[in-house]
Amino acid sequence: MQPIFVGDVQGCAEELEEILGRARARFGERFEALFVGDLVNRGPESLRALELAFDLVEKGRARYVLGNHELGLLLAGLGLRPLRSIDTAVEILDSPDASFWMEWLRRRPLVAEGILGERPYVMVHAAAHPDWSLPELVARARGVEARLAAPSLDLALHFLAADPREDPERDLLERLVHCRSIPGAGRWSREEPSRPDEAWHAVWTRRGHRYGVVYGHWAMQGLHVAPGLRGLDTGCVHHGRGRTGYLTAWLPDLRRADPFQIPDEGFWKVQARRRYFIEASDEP
Ligand SMILES: [Mn+2]
Repeated sequence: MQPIFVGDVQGCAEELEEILGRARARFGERFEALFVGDLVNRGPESLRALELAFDLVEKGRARYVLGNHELGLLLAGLGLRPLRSIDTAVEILDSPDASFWMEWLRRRPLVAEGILGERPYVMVHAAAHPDWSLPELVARARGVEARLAAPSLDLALHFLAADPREDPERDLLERLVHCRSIPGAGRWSREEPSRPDEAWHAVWTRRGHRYGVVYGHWAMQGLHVAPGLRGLDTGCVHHGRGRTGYLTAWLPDLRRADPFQIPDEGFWKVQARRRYFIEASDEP
């Protein structure tokens, strides 16, 4: 099975179809798609992107971790946060199957672990915690997932409504899908780092972990290829916002003992079909 990691789709279903078409042409059914989260929102076809992933996940041929835009959709669907006009994923909440999608989404994982060659790895939307081993990261994320996937929607709502400053698992949920920088010991931030050495992955790299991390979420950074790290958000949905946007897939070379080594040419880049970025100047 060839793993194919797919960066932030954000409703760019045509570009996702092209990636999946190339995968089928090259590997038939012998590939596994791995979505780093943010399948939905801001782009033109969130529901179609979600359905494409759903079909593969339900056949056991894909894995999908939640991103901040899935979290935002859950918060909006539960009435905990308003959507803005640029939040095109509202089409999912407006669909006849809205409650089905809410239930399916809140049962998705926040991290997915595996092994590539001889290297264990984790896939997470935004960032790994630099101070945690892979088993600790996975165990703590499973605790958060269990609360999100609680037996009743009321319990999940209670969890999502909690204050991250008072509930460490609620804070970890935010961190896994939003973190970009570590501005000091014991802190994390969703903002771009003010110095390069405060990027979450710079701190993570200094800790000397043996596992790899595949992530998304950071379109302004673009494709990030470094030892142990593959950042795949290349801003497909931001096409026209001062740069060319792509949907990127990473096909690790399984003939290598460490597919996370560099250099690495194993990427498919599909350019955005058109400008998707909507000016938000009318937003409050
Ligand atoms: Mn994101």
